[in-house]
Amino acid sequence: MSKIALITGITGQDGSYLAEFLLSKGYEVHGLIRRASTFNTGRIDHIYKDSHLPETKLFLHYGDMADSGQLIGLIYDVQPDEIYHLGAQSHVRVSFDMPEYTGDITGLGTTRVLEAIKRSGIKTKFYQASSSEMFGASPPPQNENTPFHPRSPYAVAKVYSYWMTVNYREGANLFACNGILFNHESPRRGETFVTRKITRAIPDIIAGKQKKLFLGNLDSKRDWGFAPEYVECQWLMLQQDEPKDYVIGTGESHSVREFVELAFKYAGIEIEWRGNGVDEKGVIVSSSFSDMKAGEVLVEIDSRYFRPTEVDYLLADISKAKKQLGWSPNVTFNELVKIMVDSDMELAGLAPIGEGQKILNTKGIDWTENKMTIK
Ligand code: NDP
Ligand code: GDR
Repeated sequence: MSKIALITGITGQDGSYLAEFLLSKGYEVHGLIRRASTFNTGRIDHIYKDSHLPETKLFLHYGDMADSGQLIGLIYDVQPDEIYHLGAQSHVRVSFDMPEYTGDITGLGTTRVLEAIKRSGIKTKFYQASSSEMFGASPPPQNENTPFHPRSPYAVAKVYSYWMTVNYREGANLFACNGILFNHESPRRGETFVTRKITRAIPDIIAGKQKKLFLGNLDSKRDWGFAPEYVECQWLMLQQDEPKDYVIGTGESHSVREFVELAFKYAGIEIEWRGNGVDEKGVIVSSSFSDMKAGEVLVEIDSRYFRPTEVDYLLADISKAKKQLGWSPNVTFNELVKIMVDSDMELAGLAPIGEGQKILNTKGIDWTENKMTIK
């Protein structure tokens, strides 16, 4: 019989890749989706089939992280073997504008799922989507023993969820794990996270639809990995003999500034930085487009994107995951940038440079149509 998984946040970046990964492993997958007046299932439409068809293995259920009664009923009805709790208000900058909501959904939402498991009496394994943001101001490299020093309402809510997960593991004897994942990106990354904002802007600038890209802090450093590879770790954690917490990342860190330079360069535009602070600008040095001249300003700073408290430097020490899960990443920072730029060029109707797809082919990474493969 197929194993049954329940994913909260199935419509998000990770949820969509995880659903594909689990379907490719023969799981029956159930996902929690929010009722919205517009479609929010764009990332999973290609794997959704009419639930009346006998071959259907993906089922969607309305719900919300704010609604504990519905969660108890859903877990009781679905009787999942594994629950992947990814649903959250996941934007760090937005969490400063909506701290209470973020605490409710990203923090208390986790308690609601854990308590629903306990009350339903179902024997299931639980994965909590913890975050490198919990380390905040703690110096790099960060691993499972690094103290938390959260720097945003989002990170504080994630620390609360982390400890709730540990508490239900210790107090209620649940098989509950924290995956402490560092930033991971992909062509499906939400458009307001910095990597996707950059890779979406480039084709629009080339096509003349957008004049400039406005960004915040260029100097923060992140350990950026490739999302489809990371969902495998989420699954691996629940396949171990004992529930534990793991740090997942690449062990390489780069600044936002480097991401911008590399992404533009790959698209054929060399930029350099002039000025300081909020007056700093990214200026064209050379370009392969006749209408884009040297000296033209493409990147400017908008202080609206600054955070009241920033996380300066994240760098994962993944020794434990390497040793115990046998996992290490395949896609490098340079490759990630190329994959994302190519994908957004294609989405904008421009010809991609072409290295991105080659990288995926060479590395045997495919996440199309229920056949998620990572060699
Ligand atoms: P996304 O923002 O892409 O997806 C978040 C998901 O949560 C969406 O499906 C969203 O639904 C859902 N959601 C939001 N609010 C609610 C709510 N009130 N009730 C039910 N569902 C809700 O995040 P990612 O896929 O990038 O990340 C997945 C998880 O991993 C998140 O918890 C995130 O905080 C965490 N994380 C992410 C990292 C990353 O680099 N991507 C790193 C570390 C942790 P909708 O589509 O309707 O908005
Ligand atoms: P982060 O991702 O906060 O690390 O959280 P994000 O891409 O939003 O920011 C990364 C860094 O870029 C700087 N930055 C900007 N950020 C955004 N969004 N927009 C801008 O214009 C901009 N300019 C500069 C930020 O200040 C920051 O330093 C992500 C989320 O997926 C979390 O849910 C997850 O837990 C962590 O990664 C790990």
